[in-house]
Amino acid sequence: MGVVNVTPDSFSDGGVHLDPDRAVAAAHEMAAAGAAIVDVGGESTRPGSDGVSLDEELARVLPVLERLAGRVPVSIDTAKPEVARRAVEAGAELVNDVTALRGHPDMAEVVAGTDAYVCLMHMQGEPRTMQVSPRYDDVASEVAAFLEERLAVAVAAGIREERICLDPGIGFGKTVEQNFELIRRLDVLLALGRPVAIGFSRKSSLGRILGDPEARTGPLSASLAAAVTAYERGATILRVHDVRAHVEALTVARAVVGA
Ligand code: 9MG
Repeated sequence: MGVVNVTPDSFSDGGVHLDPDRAVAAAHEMAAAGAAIVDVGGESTRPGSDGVSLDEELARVLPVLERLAGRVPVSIDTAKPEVARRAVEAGAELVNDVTALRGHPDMAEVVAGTDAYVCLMHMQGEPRTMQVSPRYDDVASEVAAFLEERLAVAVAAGIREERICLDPGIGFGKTVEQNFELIRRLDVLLALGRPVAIGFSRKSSLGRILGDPEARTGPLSASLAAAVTAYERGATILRVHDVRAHVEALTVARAVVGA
């Protein structure tokens, strides 16, 4: 899954794809480099970020989605039901909701009505404050319990289980060590029986484990290592910025694993 943030302020590609022409070109490049789907978002979820209005988010993503329709498979990164609905109408196949359907009371029903796929992600707190002091007794079990509950909510709302994937939300209310523990113990999440998505690409924990305690991003080399180890432990959707390098690394990992 390639990442195209149509935002001025995302942690790693903020501002780069705010112009729709550049966003569309980036999505085409990612698809040509081997991305199975491109995740288009109009609201930054980086630590410390504030939300954007519905109108602003629609104005950012719709022109991009309309131009990609029928050409590049896309997902919509949103917590707003109206954005999800309009995005699916414009061709999006998956709704990537970092609030796991908790951001708005209508989201589950809207997604159920579209028959789109949905990614349910764990987050402790909310983007503005989530990194202040994340706390868990057992991060893997608590994240799994949360995702199990959200899976049940989604299915009860009419979203077909086979349309749902789960994501532990790397960097969303977790310390550096908790992020790595979630990859190490991915089996706990896989036990829920749904595909697991991981988004470690360029995240600050990668720069911090390499020795910079103030890092806000991580380098490509570290992103690749995180993606490959997550893949080896069973993750099947990797949300990444540098598609070509990840496709190459994962192709080699798959050859080694023998899958
Ligand atoms: C939108 N977004 C930012 N990081 C993410 C991650 O790790 N997973 C998912 N599903 N979405 C993310």
